Amino acid sequence: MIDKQFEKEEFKKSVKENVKFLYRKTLEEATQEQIFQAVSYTVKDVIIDNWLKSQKAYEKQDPKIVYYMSMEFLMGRALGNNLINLGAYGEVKEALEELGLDINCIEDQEPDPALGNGGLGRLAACFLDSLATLNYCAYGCGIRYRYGMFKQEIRDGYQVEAPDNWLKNGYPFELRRPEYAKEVHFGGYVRVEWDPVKNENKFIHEGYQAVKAVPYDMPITGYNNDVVNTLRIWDAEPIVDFNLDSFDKGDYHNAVEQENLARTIVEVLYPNDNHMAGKELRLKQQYFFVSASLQAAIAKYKKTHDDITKLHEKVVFQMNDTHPTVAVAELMRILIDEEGLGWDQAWDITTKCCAYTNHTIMSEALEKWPIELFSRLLPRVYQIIEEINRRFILEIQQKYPGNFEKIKKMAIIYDGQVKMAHLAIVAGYSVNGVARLHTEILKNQELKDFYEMMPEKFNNKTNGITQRRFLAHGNPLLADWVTDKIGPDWITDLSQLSKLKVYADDEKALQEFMTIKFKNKERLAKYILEHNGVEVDPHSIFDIQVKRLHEYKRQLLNILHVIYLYNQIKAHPEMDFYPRTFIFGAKASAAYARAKKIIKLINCVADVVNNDASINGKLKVVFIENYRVSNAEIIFAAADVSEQISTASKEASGTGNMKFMLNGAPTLGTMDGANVEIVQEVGEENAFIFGMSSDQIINYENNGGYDPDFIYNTDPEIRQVLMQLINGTFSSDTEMFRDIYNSLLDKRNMPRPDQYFILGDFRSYAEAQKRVEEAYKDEKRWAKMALLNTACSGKFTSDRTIQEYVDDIWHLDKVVVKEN
Ligand code: GL4
Repeated sequence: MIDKQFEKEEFKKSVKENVKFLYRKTLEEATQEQIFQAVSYTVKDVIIDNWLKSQKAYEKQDPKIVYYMSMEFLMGRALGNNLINLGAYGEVKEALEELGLDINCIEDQEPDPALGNGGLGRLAACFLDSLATLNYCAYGCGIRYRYGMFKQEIRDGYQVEAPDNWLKNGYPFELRRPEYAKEVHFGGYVRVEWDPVKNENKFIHEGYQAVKAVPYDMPITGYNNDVVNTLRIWDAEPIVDFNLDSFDKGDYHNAVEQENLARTIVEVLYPNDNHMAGKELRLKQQYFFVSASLQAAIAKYKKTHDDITKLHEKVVFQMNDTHPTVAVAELMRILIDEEGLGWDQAWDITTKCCAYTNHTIMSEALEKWPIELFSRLLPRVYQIIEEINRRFILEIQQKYPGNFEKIKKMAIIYDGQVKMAHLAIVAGYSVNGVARLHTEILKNQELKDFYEMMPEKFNNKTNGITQRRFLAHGNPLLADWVTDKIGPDWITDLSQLSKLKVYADDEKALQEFMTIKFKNKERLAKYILEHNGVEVDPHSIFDIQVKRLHEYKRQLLNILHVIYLYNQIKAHPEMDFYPRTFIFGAKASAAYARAKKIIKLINCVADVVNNDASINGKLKVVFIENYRVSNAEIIFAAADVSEQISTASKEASGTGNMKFMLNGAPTLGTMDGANVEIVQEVGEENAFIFGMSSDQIINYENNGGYDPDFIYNTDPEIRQVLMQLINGTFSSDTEMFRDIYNSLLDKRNMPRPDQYFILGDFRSYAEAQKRVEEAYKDEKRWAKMALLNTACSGKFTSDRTIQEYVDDIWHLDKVVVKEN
């Protein structure tokens, strides 16, 4: 079954040869990094054969293609994942051992391609894995940022950002494709010219700056099916070596500006999650990759099809949030200005080709661009959006005569702004949310008016994750155990995991399950010791919250509760208390001051708690530096408790919650996002649910009546915790955490004090934490809960999600690449 290339002797020979050719060294002389490169080239060699084979199969079978348009692809390391999907991990591990090499060390040499912020970008990566594994032809379309997500260092408890120069040593799993370069135009003006032949106006874009978009392709291997799809990320290069026009005409300034534009446009990923910065460069990035991707998709279509009006039969563009929504207008531009279609025909095609996924209801994340900026940067595209808006307003007026409220709320351009979500909904034929609750909130709250006007567009696609990375690769011990129990089919059919339910009362199986968990906790403890210099006890409960730092995710609730526990233990030293390790990992956006303060608070609490001998090591707090995909795999595998404690209604779905569940960690969470569906799958008795419901929260938000001050005044234990933020307990500088304190209590805090209802949910959270402790003390009960979480996680594979997208939205054809 194993390819010849992965036959051990063959593989070893190839690695040695690559070291020689690449570095003029022998294996003994080469560094680990050089060996990583050599191994990767050997693996890439195999992949390229399958890539070509896939290409051939696609050409022959002419399937419909989905273009997944996303500003972010949080791929994580490729080497190990490719080996898993090629079914060669074991062989390669052994071959490397025979060369005296440790596969883990080799894998560790690879930089994490971190071209994304968090859940949204990682979801895109999981989707590509599932698309390839399910035999669908798909392209990921994105940006080749020179610097991905920053590296987080913790200095004196503070987050410090360091650039992530992931391309420093060259990335072995990418291929530059200059032959597919495209030009993208910015600025300038639109000249209108009468076309006497067609009897209509022609729109000619002139005086623009041009950038050359050069694609780099990364292979996306399917699991054991020889399929290799493509993630195409665009680099920007100055146009001057395309044509030297500007220099010829002596237009020196323009040439230099174009060069600058090319240099800056793909320089860095904006490190915001669920927040829009509104920077001009960001809109440039969006248009840059969207325009290049659409041009390439249409050129590809036209190579083998001559009727552009049937584009939708072979092509669908899925817009990952509003970030690529300018695609709608760009597609119109190409169809009208370049393909010569009339408005109605172009609109008909566009609205059959574009679909939109909403990933958040956080209002600060909604993209709105000032028309001044938009029309200056993209004059022709802006004209088209104006026309889309004009026609849409006519539709509103027809449907709701005299109702100007509707226009105000739904127009695409209003109040001097272009509203990208409105554009996406109007032009998309599908609008989906990412978990059942989230979709309901969209329909009944955030996008209510649109839902009323076009209910047929709305649908739900609950997120999922790939078990190839987050179980097969990340947790090899558990993966082997599962295969031992139920066979290997779960790797491509995660619903098989339900077969594990028969072991829920099998003492031997439960013991094995918990032994694996313990070994994974030891592995994480080792990681923490090596990377953070903190010693943690794998016998304690590993209670973990890893995700982006955001007030709505409520890391603050977690750490305030740690302070509360600390106070309890100090006040009642004799109290029965099961040792706990609270583990955090989170990057804060570089400009999000309060989030960064919360990181500092966590580290200050850790300092005090971890060094207080009087509590006998019952409590430990660890902040894992630089949380990212590669260490996430180790973290999920080692978790006892999964903290999913967002303010209900705010977390659209969450996907970390699914990764914890798959790895056998019960959820401690609110009824938010996909937690709702997790609880439904595993049963409320196998999760720890607390807090206000989304209805209660939304009711407070709409009608007022929430009073954190009352809680502060009536609950002395909560008050004590809050006082400790400003009385020097955790920092000699009593002003250090004043802003956090004020955010919870100060009436001047907008839109209200304690915007995320931390005090309102505190008691309920503390009580749920108590239930966690009780459950954990009962070893058998806990083991059963943990195992059932794994057994019931089948729904949350991205394979299921992708199949739903295919059935309801994309209607793709399966392709066969591997001949039997
Ligand atoms: C997010 C949501 O916040 C998160 O709940 C969801 O799981 C993810 C993928 O759908 O998308 N939206 C934004 S913005 N960032 C996210 O991670």
